[in-house]
Amino acid sequence: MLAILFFCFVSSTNSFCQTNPVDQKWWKEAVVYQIYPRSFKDSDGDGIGDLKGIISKLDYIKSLGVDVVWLNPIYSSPNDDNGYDISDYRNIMKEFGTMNDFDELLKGLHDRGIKFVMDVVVNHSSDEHEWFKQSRSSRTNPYRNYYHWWNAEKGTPPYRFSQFDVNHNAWKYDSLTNAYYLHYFSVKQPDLNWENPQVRKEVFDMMNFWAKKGVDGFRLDAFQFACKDTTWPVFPKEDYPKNFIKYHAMVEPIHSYLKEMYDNVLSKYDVMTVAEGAGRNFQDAHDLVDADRRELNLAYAFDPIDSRWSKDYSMLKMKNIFSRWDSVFANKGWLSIFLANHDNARLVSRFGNDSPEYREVSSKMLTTFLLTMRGTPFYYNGDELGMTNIRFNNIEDYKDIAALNGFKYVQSINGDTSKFMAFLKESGRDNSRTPYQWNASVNAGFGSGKPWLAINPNYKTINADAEEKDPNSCLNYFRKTIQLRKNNKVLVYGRYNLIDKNNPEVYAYTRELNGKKILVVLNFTKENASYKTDLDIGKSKILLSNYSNASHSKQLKPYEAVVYEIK
Ligand code: TEU
Repeated sequence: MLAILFFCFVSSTNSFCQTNPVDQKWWKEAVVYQIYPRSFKDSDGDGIGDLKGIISKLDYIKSLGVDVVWLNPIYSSPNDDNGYDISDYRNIMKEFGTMNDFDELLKGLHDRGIKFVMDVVVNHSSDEHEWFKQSRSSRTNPYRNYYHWWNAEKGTPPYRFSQFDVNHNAWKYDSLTNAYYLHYFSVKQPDLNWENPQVRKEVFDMMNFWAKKGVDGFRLDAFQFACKDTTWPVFPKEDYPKNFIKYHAMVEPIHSYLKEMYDNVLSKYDVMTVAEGAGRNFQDAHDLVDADRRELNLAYAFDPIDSRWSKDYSMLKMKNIFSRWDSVFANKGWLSIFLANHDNARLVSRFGNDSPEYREVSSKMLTTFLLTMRGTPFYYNGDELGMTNIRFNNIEDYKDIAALNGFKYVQSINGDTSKFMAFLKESGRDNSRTPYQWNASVNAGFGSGKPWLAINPNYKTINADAEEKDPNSCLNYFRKTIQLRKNNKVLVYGRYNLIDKNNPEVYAYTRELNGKKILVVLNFTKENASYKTDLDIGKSKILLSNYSNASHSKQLKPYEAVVYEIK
């Protein structure tokens, strides 16, 4: 072991360190396809996507070439936060179907060689969960300590910030027992008390229940917030809630709870586990996923995607963030690569250009990026079609609690609601939640009933059917790029090296493994752009490009992406 470490240390350019066979894992080689079940396919005409709908599209999912499907929560839920408020962890949401449908879906995926990742939401439950109903019923109820309560005779509890609360206040007064309960998210999402061993046991039993059914992985939702400092200190006003993550995330003993989860559940199955929100810094992320710690597998860090909203955003900053994350994970740990999901805007609207002229080409450029980086790509459904933000004009069109309560909050402080609406148009979560665009027929082929959320009017041109028929569509480009990744292990395990690092227009990098070298060049602008490299691209082989006439020149057309094998 020491010899290997020494070898890696003295030979930093040697790719041996990254090919160490013990480090190879199926979940590192996988492409994860995220399906938002509410919006994918409605089989029964109630306007809400469901499991039978997904089952009817299994061959399509298979045709994409993805290896893993992650579904947002499908458990019983009153849907205050679209399933992230769970009222029964061992049942299926009635709008989505039944446990039989779930079993059929899982089998259908497995029959096609696709694995399945379950969303596990255990920072909080729904207030309609039996545990909470019991908990709030009396101070002496055996379930009282399943949640965090503050008795009102002690005065007002120290302020805690809530992301979805209309007043941004995470303490909700409940007159029934004259006490406040804690909810970091909505008022209908009370936080579970992880200090209580009984809570941990319930969660581990529940995870074992799903693992025994055969699920292949778990995404731990917002788990970084699971532990609270229950001495309830007052946080400094100048810093809190502005930097709430610093105070809410990774409170000890979170790692010992994760180790307990590992021993009681994860170690028994060949499952992949995702740490959504990977803590406050690189060290936290490593502590969550480094294999020798026996906790989780993949860090799903927000830094790169969140960089888009900083006032001084630039592609240069974004690529520096990706590069920094890569370098600190170069020899240990493993990252998820993503630029979109159900909590964010559409990929092409946010990081590309969704105008008719550049939508396709910039969407393909971003697909090239996501599938050639080092880390497991998490690709969000609909992005393979180049679906775009819907940009609602009226707050009434939104269904997302974050948008609706955010609007009320701005109103309550006499803030600028038009500014908030503009912000929602760009970043509101409903932008990525509009129904999947299957074809040009009524409701975009999503289902026969009125969809729960409006369909993007561009479905007549942007839809799976049309793209299926076009060999140059975003959809077919996605399939091709997945195959490229599959056929080139260098794109999975190869070392990542940034090229022309201060170039503000072009993101260029190499991937290198066992003497094979791939160069990826991506123009992130709508102008022609060039880049510098000493690599001899003249002799290289073009493996992929989003233009039909890619060349060996260092001049790139708008949003051009080229992948070369350097000879
Ligand atoms: O998101 C939680 C989460 O981690 C973010 O809200 C995060 O705190 C924020 O981006 C900080 O930058 C998960 C789900 O993905 C989301 O859909 C749910 O609404 C939320 O948990 C509550 O369950």
